[in-house]
Amino acid sequence: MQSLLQKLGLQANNRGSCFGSDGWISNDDGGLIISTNPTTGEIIGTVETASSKSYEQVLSEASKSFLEWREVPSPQRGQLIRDLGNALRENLEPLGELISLEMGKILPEGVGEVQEMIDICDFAVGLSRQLYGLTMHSERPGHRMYEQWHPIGPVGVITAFNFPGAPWAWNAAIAAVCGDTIVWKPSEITPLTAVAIQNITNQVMAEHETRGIFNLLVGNGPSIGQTLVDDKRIPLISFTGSISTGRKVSKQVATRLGRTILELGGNNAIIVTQDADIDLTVKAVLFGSVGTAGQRCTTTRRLIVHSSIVDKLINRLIEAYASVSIGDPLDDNTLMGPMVNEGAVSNMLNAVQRALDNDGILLYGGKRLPEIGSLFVEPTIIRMREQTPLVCEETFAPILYIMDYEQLEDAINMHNSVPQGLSSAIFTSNINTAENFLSVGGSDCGIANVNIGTSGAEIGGAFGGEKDTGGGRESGSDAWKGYMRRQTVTINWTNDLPLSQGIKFTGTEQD
Ligand code: UN1
Repeated sequence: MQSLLQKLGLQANNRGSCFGSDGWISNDDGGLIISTNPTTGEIIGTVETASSKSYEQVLSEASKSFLEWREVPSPQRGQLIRDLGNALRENLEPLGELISLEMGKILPEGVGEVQEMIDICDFAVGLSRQLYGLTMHSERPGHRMYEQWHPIGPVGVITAFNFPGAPWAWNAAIAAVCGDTIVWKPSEITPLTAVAIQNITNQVMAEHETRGIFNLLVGNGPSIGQTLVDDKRIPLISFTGSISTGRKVSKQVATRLGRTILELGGNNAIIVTQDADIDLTVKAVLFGSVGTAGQRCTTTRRLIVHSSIVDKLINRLIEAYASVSIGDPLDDNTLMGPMVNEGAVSNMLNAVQRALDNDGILLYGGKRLPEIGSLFVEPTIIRMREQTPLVCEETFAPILYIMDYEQLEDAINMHNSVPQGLSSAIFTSNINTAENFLSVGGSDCGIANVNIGTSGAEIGGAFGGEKDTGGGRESGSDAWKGYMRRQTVTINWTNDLPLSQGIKFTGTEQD
């Protein structure tokens, strides 16, 4: 473990606020966060939390750097992100391993997360030459109209424990080519990953003789997160986390008329029709519901299955679940690691109990696995007669609820009858059914897949969801527009002043 930490420039005790290679700030009145390995309960290292003084220092650097960075032509800004992508490539394995160690996802998923960071850097480099604005035909002769996009300012990025790197990268790589600087408040559960990433950005910023573009503030949500959310110097807060916290963040930022990009919870379902390929379905459900120990916001939490195949699918799933090896996420054979902490485990067990108290039938799992470690649980399948209020909640755990349906219309209704709207999928070999699911009356989610599970989205599309998921979009497509301000420009190149809408506004002396 020591050599891994060393490779990533980490020590036993790390500073947690920074704005560049020489900008690690020593803690004075801040506290200490202890990072523990959820697999063993051992301490990996500690990180000093930002104090109010270091907060001010970081914010002032980020604001000052913004004024310079916004003047750099965006293709040149892209060069910094190209080098960040390359630095991440060099650190693919160790950073992936650290994510695994600190968060508990299996190594291929930890490495996959770093790959997702690299992918978004590649995307952002191309984007740096494509921050296009439209031109419009003016209704007035001799006038030209167009829109242009300007950087918006320092952007606050608050991320969650389950993806300690990728959502930062979706925001940071895009915001940086857009000309913004970034102030990152990572989850207090995964501070070492954040410090390691900051070390990588520090190296890249130093090579480009710049600082204050990528900035870090490790601290608790109620102190540092809260201060950031209320800070008028931050025109945009991009928040990933729970619906309840997202609601508060949204309200507070709205009060100061700032902008938010919210990526909140999901309660993602797969509809399985009578003509679905069962082998394909089983593989997708297994990855979607057991992957990352059910702790992705895109995790498959509900299965809505045609009644004619529900028993067959259940048997196949029980077989697949029984073959899942659970244990140390860094072991080659492991498919499922630990839950993140005791709170997550007790939330899961409470939900299982509530489901069983409400007519649910336990088909698989439902218990702790103390012989492996205190945070290990069995992935769980529960058959529900109907979609109860509990099923409509997001429990951030590997619980899969199975319901059945007769008519596709009922399946889609059930699918959409939850407060969240992140990801969705249908398994079918019938094109009409697939198109029905994708039509305006079909899935109401931000992501809709056919014959692919709910999790594991690529970076090229816009990522996010509707309803209680918060409506934000990050990552690919035109999500970059969220990180810039749009300016509509009209130029008159004549000596006349015709008014729009044909208005005549002339004084009496000219009549
Ligand atoms: C998250 O769980 O917050 O689509 C992000 C996925 C990943 C990202 C998940 N690309 O599952």
